[in-house]
Amino acid sequence: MDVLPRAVRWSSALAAQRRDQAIVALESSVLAQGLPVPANRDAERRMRTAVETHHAVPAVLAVDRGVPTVGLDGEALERFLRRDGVRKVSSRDLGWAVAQGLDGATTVAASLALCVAAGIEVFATGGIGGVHREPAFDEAADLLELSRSPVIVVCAGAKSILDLPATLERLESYGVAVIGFGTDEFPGFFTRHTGLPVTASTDDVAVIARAFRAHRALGLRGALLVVQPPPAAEALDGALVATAVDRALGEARAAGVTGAAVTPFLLAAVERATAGASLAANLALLEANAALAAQIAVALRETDASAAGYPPLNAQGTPV
Ligand code: PSU
Ligand code: MN
Repeated sequence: MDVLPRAVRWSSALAAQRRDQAIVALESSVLAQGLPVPANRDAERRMRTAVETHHAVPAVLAVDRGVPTVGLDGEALERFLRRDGVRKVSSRDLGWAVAQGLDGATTVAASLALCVAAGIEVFATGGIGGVHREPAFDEAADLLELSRSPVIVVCAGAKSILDLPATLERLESYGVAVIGFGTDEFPGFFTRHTGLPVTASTDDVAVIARAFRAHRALGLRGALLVVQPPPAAEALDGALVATAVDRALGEARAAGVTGAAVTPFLLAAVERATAGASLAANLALLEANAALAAQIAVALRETDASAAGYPPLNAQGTPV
């Protein structure tokens, strides 16, 4: 009998599908804290549909009344969408949330920890956390968790509220591979361009699958971060975002916001400053990232089936 990892509970729908289908994990903090009600409901539906359209199975990760869960659904998902007493849970908070029986919406960091516990290899989100511009030393736990979670993470870069060059430097120090999908620039979450180069890029999901298998075969523990720009129709202009972020940072300073509240506060402030345009961009990129993650998850299964592990690569990275 196939024994499921006991640390996490798979929803019954997913437990039945997990062996035959490609699974894409989705975070819940973006639903319960990052996006406003009712747009969060829209985001969940759009991500789910995007994954299914591309022949994979979506699995929202969360701590459901103390139970680390893969595939949050039904009434539990409703509580998270209504954000009824749901707290933001990072990796360090997981044990506590379980012990106290709390509802916890998992950040990228906590979601990666759950992916590792559950054996899920593909995860989609909007933008990762990173090095903040202020105060010094505010750095999302996402970066540390990326350094030790062998998971393909699909995102639109890191949020524009962050110090992006510093975030990229940290990703390099931590051994996190960054691959541009259809771009050779690190995207700016709300914006398509940042002028910051990535060292690898492709527009072929099979190449990503093979690179990940090679990475794993070497025993490397870091994540593979796949970054794609937000869809052109909804992406924002760089100057508009720069002004909005400056305003948001000023408001955060004036309000004395600190700790885990900073990111949700800044995202809401940017939304006000852009008259809602940042929200439309956020939803569109979440959907696009979920779609790409599904294609990668399917390619990963095909890579495994065709090569029983990973294919040997020649010096050009082409299978031989
Ligand atoms: N990106 C978004 N919305 C979000 C987040 C990221 O577009 O809500 C969340 C993610 O869960 C990410 C977290 O892991 O913010 C980072 O928070 P902090 O900076 O407090 O570590
Ligand atoms: Mn922080």
